[in-house]
Amino acid sequence: MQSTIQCNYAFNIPGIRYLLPDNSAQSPLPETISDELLIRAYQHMRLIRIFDQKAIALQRTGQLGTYPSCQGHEGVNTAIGLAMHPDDVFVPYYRDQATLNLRGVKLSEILRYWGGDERGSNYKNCPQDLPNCVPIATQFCHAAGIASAQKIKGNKQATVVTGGDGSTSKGDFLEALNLAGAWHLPLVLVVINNQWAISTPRKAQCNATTLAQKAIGAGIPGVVVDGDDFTAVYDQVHKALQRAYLGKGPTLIEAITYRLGDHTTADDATRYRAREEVENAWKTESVTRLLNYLKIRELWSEEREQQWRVTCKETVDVEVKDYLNTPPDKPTAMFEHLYETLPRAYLAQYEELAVSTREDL
Ligand SMILES: Cc1ncc(C[n+]2csc(CCOP(=O)(O)OP(=O)(O)O)c2C)c(N)n1
Repeated sequence: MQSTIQCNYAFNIPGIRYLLPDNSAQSPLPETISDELLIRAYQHMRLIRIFDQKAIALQRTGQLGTYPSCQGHEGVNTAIGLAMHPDDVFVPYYRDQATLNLRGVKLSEILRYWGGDERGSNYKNCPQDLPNCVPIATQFCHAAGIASAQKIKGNKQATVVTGGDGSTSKGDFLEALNLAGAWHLPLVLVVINNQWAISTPRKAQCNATTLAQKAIGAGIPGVVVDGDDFTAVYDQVHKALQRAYLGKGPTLIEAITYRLGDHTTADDATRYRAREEVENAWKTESVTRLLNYLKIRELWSEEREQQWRVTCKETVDVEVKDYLNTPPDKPTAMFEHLYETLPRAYLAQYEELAVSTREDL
């Protein structure tokens, strides 16, 4: 005879936002958000916006390789960078310029990376963080491995890993998420849902209402935040990190934002995106939203804004000069950072290249 099993599958994914698109705020802001933090965040977001525009210009003039713009991601990535402790480990993907810079990666190092120079991945100030990850979703497995080591060592550190909405469809993401839940790893997974995976829209990517609900299957908390609201992302990453430090395990955060630019400088997004959709996204994006809020609160003025933009431009110019004036690395450098001991096949290629370019072995 057939019997029934009573199961309660209901779940709730909270959606969090404080700074509203109309420039007002749902008060009060979370306790973790001070006025100083808001100003620092805004200054950094503006710096990265100006840096990003310069990087695109460098690519267009043949001075940089293919570059993935981070316009639209400034709020999420600044929040992650400011919420993390220096001893934590950051495992980025390729659109995380704002976080990398807050972790101590110089803007010139970021340019070196996209200019094809391996020294751009050899961070001087935060050697524990991982280099950019271009293969989609493999970084989640690396991050789960690092978080496992942190847990075994019991040293109260955590790992933060990022990826796009497209990455959540990959096995690597789901495997890492599952492992993080099963082993209670000190891991914060941030999915930066910018609505497009190159030309694939979010709706065609996954039939679930939210991407954060994938956390339910892994038995961990999942939350959606407005990724254009710095305060919401900061507060949730901060909370997730506190959970991780206390041994309470991982958290999945889905930050909903919009990729304002092309996928990379090799893409033309006008071929697959409606102009109106992009124009609407510009009306609510994170940098202007925070700027407007600061002005309403009289924490920032038009005069400070003009001065800050000049400072940003000067900072970026110095970093660009540093990048452009860097003498090229030797050709064999591409073999030097990946393996402690080169596998035999690579060793042969390395020797051949060294001989043909007359380098000393
Ligand atoms: C394993 C792998 N497959 C395919 C690609 C080609 N590829 C580069 S970016 C991209 C889309 C990624 O979209 P998403 O994860 O949403 O990140 P976004 O670029 O939108 O920030 C794809 C498929 C790749 N880099 N790696």
